[in-house]
Amino acid sequence: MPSKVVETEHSVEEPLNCEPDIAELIKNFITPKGNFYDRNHGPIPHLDGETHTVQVDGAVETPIIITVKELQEKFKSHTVIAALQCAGNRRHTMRTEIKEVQGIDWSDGAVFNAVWRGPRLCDILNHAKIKLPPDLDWKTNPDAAHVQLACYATETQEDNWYGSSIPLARAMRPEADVILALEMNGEPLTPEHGYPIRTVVPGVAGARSVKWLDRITVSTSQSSNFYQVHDYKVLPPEAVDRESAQKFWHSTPPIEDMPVNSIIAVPSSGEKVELDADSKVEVRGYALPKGEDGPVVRVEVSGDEGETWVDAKLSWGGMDKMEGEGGERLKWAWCLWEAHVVVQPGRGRRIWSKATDSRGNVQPQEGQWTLRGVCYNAYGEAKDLEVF
Ligand SMILES: Nc1nc2c(c(=O)[nH]1)N[C@H]1C(S)=C(S)[C@@H](COP(=O)(O)O)O[C@H]1N2
Ligand SMILES: [Mo]
Repeated sequence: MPSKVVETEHSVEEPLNCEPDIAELIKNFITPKGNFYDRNHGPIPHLDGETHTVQVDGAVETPIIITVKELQEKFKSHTVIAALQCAGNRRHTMRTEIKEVQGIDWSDGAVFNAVWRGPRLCDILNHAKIKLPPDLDWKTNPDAAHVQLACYATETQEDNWYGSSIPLARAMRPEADVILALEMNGEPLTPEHGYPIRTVVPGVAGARSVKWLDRITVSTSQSSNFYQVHDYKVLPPEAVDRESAQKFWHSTPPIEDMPVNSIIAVPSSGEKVELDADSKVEVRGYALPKGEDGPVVRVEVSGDEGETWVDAKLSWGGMDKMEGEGGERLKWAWCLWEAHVVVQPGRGRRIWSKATDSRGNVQPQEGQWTLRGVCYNAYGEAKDLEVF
């Protein structure tokens, strides 16, 4: 099934995990090479795209083993503009603003926005034909059936493979845009980002966008992989350490939709900022909608700790003005924003940002603490500014 691993760069103990400089990251609506974050739970397999196959099995009438080439030739390709975000993005703020958490100390850069292209997962599953009991209400009950997505090519830190799952209901809805991406930004995927094939589940925590995909299994159970069962969940606040978390892992649902969010990239906390000619500070950042509720429709910015707010100018890199693009096509994307706000000169100044998406989800002032530091979405903040 998986092609041979010819080379690995990083060990199981020390996988590649890094994020770009945040001021660089927000320079482009479509994130260019060099500005992607890397999140790996194990080494990066270097697979042969000519021979690599994906097995489709489980509750299907016709299990198949298909090469990437066949996938490309047999199924229509779809282009999806979507942000990919690790559920642990902004963890550093959660642990420093609220309380210590467990996990990689991500700043605000564990996210990027890309143009993904490949066949829809639902087309492949329709080809294999779902075979589930007729009384199983999987179309309306997301807990009834799942699509397990797996990569057996390398071991991971906590398991001997990587896997996740999403509800079959989501996978089968064409408008959910779940694709098997073969291309990112018009080029084949790079080995780091899943070459030759990865899932892209727009609006959903990055953990479900399985890289180096080699198996798709339709099942009434979720993936049994560690990263589906014992990670990437918003545990209740009573779970305060590994031990007390134990009893909650099974009763807590896996993270699916990411929350509405925004961060301030410029200025950055601790900076000295000079007021412009209008006595204002230029503020820039990105904003993300909740799950399927995009696009972001509003970002408000305050230079006086919430007393007054100004609307930021939102940008989709001009793509919102292109024919055939607009709302629907950009609903999975981030938006970049810019505002000019009044801030009183002095030390210890703060600027806040607050995003709202098209279904009215508003970013909250306070974030919710959770042991693994996931899904943090308190107001974006630049603090300890010295304004002069
Ligand atoms: N096979 C495999 N897929 C994976 C992972 C992994 O470790 N192995 N990490 C997941 C997580 S947690 C995230 S956030 C994204 C990161 O994708 P990127 O490295 O392309 O940014 O990939 C997901 N897919
Ligand atoms: Mo992640």
